[in-house]
Amino acid sequence: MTLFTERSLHESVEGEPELSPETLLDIYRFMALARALDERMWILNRAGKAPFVISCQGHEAAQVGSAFALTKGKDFTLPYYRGLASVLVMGMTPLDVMLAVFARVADPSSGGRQMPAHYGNRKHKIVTQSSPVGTQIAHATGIGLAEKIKGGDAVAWTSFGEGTSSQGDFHESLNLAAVHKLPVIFQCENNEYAISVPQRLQMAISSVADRGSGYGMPGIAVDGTDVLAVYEVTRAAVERARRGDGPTLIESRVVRLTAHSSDDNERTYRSSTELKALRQHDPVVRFGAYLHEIGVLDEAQEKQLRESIAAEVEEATDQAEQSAVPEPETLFDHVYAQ
Ligand SMILES: Cc1ncc(C[n+]2csc(CCOP(=O)(O)OP(=O)(O)O)c2C)c(N)n1
Ligand SMILES: [Mg+2]
Repeated sequence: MTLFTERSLHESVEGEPELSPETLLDIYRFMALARALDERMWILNRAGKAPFVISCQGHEAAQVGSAFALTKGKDFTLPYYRGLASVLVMGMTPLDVMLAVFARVADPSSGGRQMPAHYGNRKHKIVTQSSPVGTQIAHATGIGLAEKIKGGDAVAWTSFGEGTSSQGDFHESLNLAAVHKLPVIFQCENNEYAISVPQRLQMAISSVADRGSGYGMPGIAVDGTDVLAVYEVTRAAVERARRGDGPTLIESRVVRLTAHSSDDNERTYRSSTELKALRQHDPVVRFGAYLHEIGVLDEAQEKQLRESIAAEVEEATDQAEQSAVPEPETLFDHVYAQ
């Protein structure tokens, strides 16, 4: 099932708040920055400088739209490995990201010890995930429970793929969060593949959102290539969570514009026709076209934005590459009790 809407982005959905031109441009800047950083990582990988890449390309609207509905410094973000755009909005810098790509000692996620794309940053309340998919979903429910016990009104937002929604962690976490009305937002970024396995071979239902009702929470499917639609449904979920009414499951229907990872050859399971068709749903192109259409962005501004992003990516790459690698004698730090 695809859920890509034909809705022009400016046809307002019910209750959609007016966003200022500055905010719209900020949203676009984060989407374009995530894309540019991601593209640079692939180049570094193919040049033999970065060990591994797993992309957010095609997921930018789902991630930026939802992150803009959260409050930086207050809410908890528990992203999955495709969450580059999510973590940039929530406070990580291109340099933070590149330090992990090059496994440098200053990498805030793990000091250069974990694979890239395991985003974590205590300062920004970004909680790292483990490599087994779905562990972060249980952590989000746990943080939601702690927040409820403490009487705070922060929310825990977590993301994962549709393949992961068949893991036990997903079901246990949604159940507990619904029973105790915890302030958690579960964002499934459904790109219709778990590596090479298509959705029809992963589950016997067409929409992950349907799983919400089995646990007693709203399950909302949204066009995840429509940044404003994702912003709106997440904003409603945040309000619901802060009111104490409990969790929401959001299924953002996205496209995976790249292979699963830099170690995957998608041509063995996706036809060139399919790959070409996906490009019509590129969320960055879509939002850029909308901003031009409503007069918020013109050619000159677009050029300036692209140049400043290119410079930012360049600087982050150079700085990270030149920064120190971990000392060999620290190899066993944090592995065994000292
Ligand atoms: C528990 C577990 N099983 C298998 C894997 C290997 N694996 C890594 S990513 C992935 C696909 C996950 O697909 P999905 O949840 O749809 O996320 P997507 O990569 O499509 O965004 C698999 C099977 C893993 N990391 N952890
Ligand atoms: Mg998937």
